[in-house]
Amino acid sequence: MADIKGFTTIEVARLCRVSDATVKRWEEAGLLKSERTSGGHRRFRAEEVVRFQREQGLGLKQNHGDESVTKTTNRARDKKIRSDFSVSSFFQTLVDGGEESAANAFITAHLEGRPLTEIIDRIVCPAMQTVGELWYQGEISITQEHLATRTVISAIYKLRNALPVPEMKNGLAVCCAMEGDLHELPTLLAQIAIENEGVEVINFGASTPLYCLADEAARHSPNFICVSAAIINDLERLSRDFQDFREKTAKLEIPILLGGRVFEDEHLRRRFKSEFYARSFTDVAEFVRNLYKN
Ligand code: B12
Repeated sequence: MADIKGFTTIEVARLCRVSDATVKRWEEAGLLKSERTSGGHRRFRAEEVVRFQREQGLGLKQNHGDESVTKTTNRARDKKIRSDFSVSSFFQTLVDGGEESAANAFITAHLEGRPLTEIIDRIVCPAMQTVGELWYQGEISITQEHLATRTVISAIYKLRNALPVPEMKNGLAVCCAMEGDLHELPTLLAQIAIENEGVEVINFGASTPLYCLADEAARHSPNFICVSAAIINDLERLSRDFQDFREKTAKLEIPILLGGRVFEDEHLRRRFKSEFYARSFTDVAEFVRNLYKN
């Protein structure tokens, strides 16, 4: 039987800022559940550590967005993230289907007080970029790429379950990927980043035709619509469809937030005009906060 991939006693002690002996006492008192490896060592599942920390009010360091953090702290944190998550080993975890290890890595980052969007922008995206580059160079197979995507999606759901449930006080958003775009991860990440700001989200997922999206906008009256595009197949048709879509949403006074690697191209940003372009998921969170500030 494979050993459990939970935290060791020392790791839990570090995350909770207490001694190893305290962690053992909590475990012996039945407050914090552990499992044993075949060698008899304690292992604590990430979800259990999050539950315990929350119940005991052990106060996670929470940074909401980057604006409250100085540039120096950011640089120090970047350096730490780079060393903790050497992209080579983390991307390998995904390619190997290490769902629990990946979830543990995300949850650890959360327990260390890193904002959700930082975990997405600095851990998830670079790892998937490496997967994409290696696939492009023929160094990993399409099946490995698929497994990496499934793994990261499952781990992201586990992270989402570990996050404090936000108070949904900020209305509704709709998100999806453009028609013909089969990449489902960017919209899932956008959904989670938006929900984390207290906005309910209806996520229509990959390849959503824009005329259907306009109907949904009229039906649900969301506060904004987030459309992502990793790839555009038929530029002429899609830009015409987008123009129609934008006229309809403008009448409904619903702002559009666009994101995705397609819009890194300035020429395409000019063809797909929107109220806001997000270059990162940190940008998405900032957009949401600004929207509700007014
Ligand atoms: C997994 C994957 C797939 C899977 C998707 C499975 C699934 N269920 O989702 C499958 C196998 C379907 C696939 C298919 C294809 N893929 Co693909 N795929 C990827 C991969 C490895 C990860 C995609 C991902 O989820 N990334 C996570 C996102 C969030 O990161 P990102 O794309 O780097 O985005 C950055 C920004 O643009 C921004 N961002 C991105 N999206 C959003 C959205 C919002 C709202 C915001 C705010 C920001 C934002 O944040 C990131 C940080 O900078 C990427 C590699 C990569 N670099 O990402 C290639 C990649 C996107 N695919 C690529 C290609 C070429 C294809 C195919 C054409 C391959 C083929 N010949 O069939 C098809 C197209 C299918 C289609 N019609 O959509 C290219 C795109 C190149 C381009 N745009 O010019 C990439 C970059 C790989 C590469 N290096 O060449 N793919």
